[in-house]
Parts: sequence; C-alpha cells; structure tokens
Amino acid sequence: MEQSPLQKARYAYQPKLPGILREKITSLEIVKGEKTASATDQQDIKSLFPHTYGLPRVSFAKGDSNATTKKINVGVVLSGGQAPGGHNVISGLYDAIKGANKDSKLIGFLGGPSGILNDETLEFTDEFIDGYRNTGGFDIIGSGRTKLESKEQFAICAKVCHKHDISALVIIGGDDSNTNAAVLAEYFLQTDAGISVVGCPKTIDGDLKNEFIEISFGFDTATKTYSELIGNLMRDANSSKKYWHFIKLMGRSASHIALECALRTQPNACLISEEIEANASSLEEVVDYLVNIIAKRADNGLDYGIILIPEGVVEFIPEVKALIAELNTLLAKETSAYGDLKTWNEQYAFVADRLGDATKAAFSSLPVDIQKQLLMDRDPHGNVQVSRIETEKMLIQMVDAKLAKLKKEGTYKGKFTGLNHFFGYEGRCAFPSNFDADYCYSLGYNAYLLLANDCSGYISSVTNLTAPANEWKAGGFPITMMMNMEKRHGEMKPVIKKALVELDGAPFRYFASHRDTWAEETSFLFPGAIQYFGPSEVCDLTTKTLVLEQE
Ligand code: FBP
Repeated sequence: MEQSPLQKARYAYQPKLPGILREKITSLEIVKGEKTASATDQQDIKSLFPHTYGLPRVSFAKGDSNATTKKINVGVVLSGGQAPGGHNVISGLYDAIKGANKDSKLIGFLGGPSGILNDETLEFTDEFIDGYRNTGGFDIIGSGRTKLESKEQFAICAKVCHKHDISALVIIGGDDSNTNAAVLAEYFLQTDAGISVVGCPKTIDGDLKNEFIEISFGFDTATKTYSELIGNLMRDANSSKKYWHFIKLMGRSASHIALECALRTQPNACLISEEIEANASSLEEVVDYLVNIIAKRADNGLDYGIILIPEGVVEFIPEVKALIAELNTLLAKETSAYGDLKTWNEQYAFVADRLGDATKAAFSSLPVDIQKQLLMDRDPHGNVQVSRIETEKMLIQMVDAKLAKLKKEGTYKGKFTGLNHFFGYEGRCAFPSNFDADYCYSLGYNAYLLLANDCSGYISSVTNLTAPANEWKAGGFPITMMMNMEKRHGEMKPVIKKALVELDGAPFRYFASHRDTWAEETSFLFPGAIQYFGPSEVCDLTTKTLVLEQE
C-alpha cells in the first residue's frame, strides 16, 4: 500500500523511554513501596476487592531478578474512543515482551472488548507492528464500546484466554474500562484463573488523571490538533474581520480540552462547564455572557471573534441537565410508544405532555433542531449522545436573537455573523505528537514489566512528564486506589473518580485571570501544526495544563 512521506518517517522514529526503562529489560527488578488505600469509601472498596485492595505502589530499579524472562502469552485490547498513541502502547508492549523472551507472544483482541467475548484475535509479528509504529488511530486491532462488567462475561474472558494460553491481559481504556479492568483482575484472582490484568490510561478527554496518572494519553495530540485549527480560524477572523466562530470541542463530561485549547490560543471566550455548574448559570445567563462580549467588541469596531464551547456544556446548565435526565427516563420507559410516532408534531406533543412544568418550559424554549437532537438515539447506557447535539448552532441562534433585540433597543450597533464548527473526530486519530509517541510507548513497555511481576489490578503509570523523558518515572499502582463509590443506574458502584476541571486549580485560575483581556482585545496565539522534527522546545513539550499543574 502507498504511504505518505511522514508515515514512512514516523515508522522510523524511536520513542524515548524513561531513564530506568533504558536499562536491559532482563535486568529490571520490581521495588515495592508503601501500601495504598482508596481516597474515600475505604471499607466498601476493600470488601469488594479483597485481593487487589491495599497493594503497594511499585517502581522498577536495576537488579538481577529474572521474573521478566519467563515465556508468556499476553492479550491486549483497545477500549472506547480513539486516542492518538494507542499504536505505540501496543508497540512498547510488544518490544518489551520480545525483549524479555523472543518466544513470548502478544495477541490482540479485535474490535474492542467484544473481541475477547467473540474470540476474535490476531498474533502480532515484527512486520505487522512495524507498519503501525508512531501512527494515529486504533486500526491496528480496532476498538469498541462493549463493557466487560458481568460475571458471565468474565467467565467467557477466562475461557478464551485459557484457549490461547494467555496469562496476562492489558486493557487500554478510559475511566470505565480501567474500573472494569480492576473488577476483572479481582475476579481472576478470586477464581484462580491465573490471568493478570493491567490497565493503561487512555482518553483524549483528559478526565482520567490524578497524582499518579498525570495525563491520559491522546489529550496532548488532540488538543494540539484542535489548537492548530483554532489558530487558523483566528488568522482567518483577523483577516476578514467579519465572522464570529463558535467552536465546539470534544470532551463529553469534563472541559479539559476546551480549557487547554483556550490556554494555547487565547480566544475571546471559552465556556467551562464545571464553572457553569458551580454558578448554576441558566442558559439565558450563558447567552448573555457571550452577547456582552460580542457587543463590547462591536463598540470597539471589532465584529469578529472566537468562542470555544465544551461538548458536554448542555449537561451542566441546570435546567437543561434536569430536562435531559427527565428525557432519558421518559424515552427508556416509553421506547416503543415513542418509536411508533411518525411526525415531529406527534413526537413533540408526546414528550411535552409528559414533562414537568419546569422541564417543559426549558424544552419549549430551545430551537427545534436542538429539541430533535435531544430526542435522538441514546447510547448503550440510555444517555444522550452529547457529541451529536449541535450546541454551537444553538448558541449562535440564541445570541443572534438577543443581539437583534438589543439592536432594536438601540444598545447594539454591530453586525453579527456566526459560523459554527465542531472539532472532535479530527483530533482523535492524528499522528501522535512526540510527547504522546514517547509517553504511550513507555506506558506499554512499563505495562509488560507490571505483568511480568504479577501486578494484577494495577494501572501503568509514567510520571514527572514535564521533565525530559529520561527523567520520567515508571511504575504502577493498584486501580482500587483511584476508586470511590458512586450511584450508577440507581446502584452504588465502585468506580474511578472522573477528574473534572478544578476551579481552584492552576490552569483554570490562569485562564480566569486573563479571560477578560482576551475577551475585549484580540490576543490570539497561533500554535501552528504539531512538529515532529526539530528543536525539543518546539517538538517535545506537553500541555499547558500539565505545565501549570506542576509549576
Ligand atoms: P473515550 O471516553 O472513550 O476516550 O471517548 C471520548 C470521546 O472522544 C468523547 O470526547 C466523545 O464524546 C465520544 O468519545 C464520542 O464517541 P463516539 O466515538 O462513540 O462517537
């Protein structure tokens, strides 16, 4: 198959490992640290995870143990949305496995977790893996959103792994997939299945992070990709001076992506869902906030600008959040009756009749397109799919209507033309930045060391990431350490706590202290395309969010 020049050049890139992992793999020994505990709900989590709770943190040092040289078969699965660097987690894992014992095998499960249940596999070879090194995407084995959470599924997993003589499994996924990895690890230990499970932290959304997971992989590349596009729109706005660009950015629950892009590009406004929720701001207040900025710039003769909108914002606006919750329950209960309705008028009446007064008022205040999108297919968990709600269009319509009113009253004299954009899928499969290429390769390589040392129920952890790669620290810690109890579908469940934007954290504080200047003046930054070759300060630096967090 024909390949682009960059593709060929990236195959040859040798990712940088943390200093300690540059030692011969067969000379690395595990070092056990202090015992761990979950941040909250210790008793509940301890009783649910008797084998994997409280295990020590681990790291690696030069020694003479030979735990790593045993011949083993390792299975690997990609779970959830694509994130740049997934191929490198697999190539790091492969190189570590083969470096320890050339007869060991890496077996990929196809199409995500369902590949385990359906026993769909492929065995990695040098030639096959070399065609994916340092490239974006998850197409090496595919991904999927099937959740492994029931005992019946776990029993099938054990059977399939035994069939392939797999004694270790690496699950590459976000908070839910790593939660399920911990439950699976516990099940395998309880049932003496002889299979270890290790997780790797993936998601462009950046909401799987804590003291030991400084960043989930893919966040760096995705935000750099979106920031390049935003910077290009800024140049265009600066040149034509006639458009307001409303840009929605992926990030289902948290606003880390929008915040990072704002820090990199300095737009006129960036909504932060977590702040909107904390202030219980209504939709009208959000619209007024944007209208004020647009009107003020118009007073200075600037009828153009850039507004960033996090994908999940509608779910954080109290009245829309309540509406979505009621719609989720209503549509789950009335699936077939609603499904039989043929026209929009029938559908609208059916829903409006069954909503409470406040939610009905919120529903009817929305533009028709958004009403329709709120009633679209739910995800497998019965939730609305926020990436399909055109919040950016809704805000343009509402801002436009408000500005028209102000114009009539004589308090707005500008000219508003809003253009909508959604940057999401554009960034999920980009060639990984050098940072993600190095970080992911290290996570995969490190995951093998955890497996080889029987660290089941651990997550691969590489830290100190704002330093040069040779100073990065490698190790692991039990997933139970990141867990708390939360209500899910009416039941209390142990889950990894999602990391939302902290309003007292350094990245948000930096943004909040600059946003008024960025709103009125034109302070745009143009980050340009990701660079793979050149000076380290251009090519290797990670996100502003992480730099501010670690300052
Ligand atoms: P993960 O949480 O699985 O990493 O996926 C995140 C994400 O990219 C969100 O930003 C987005 O809302 C969602 O996936 C889109 O999902 P899909 O690929 O199913 O359309």
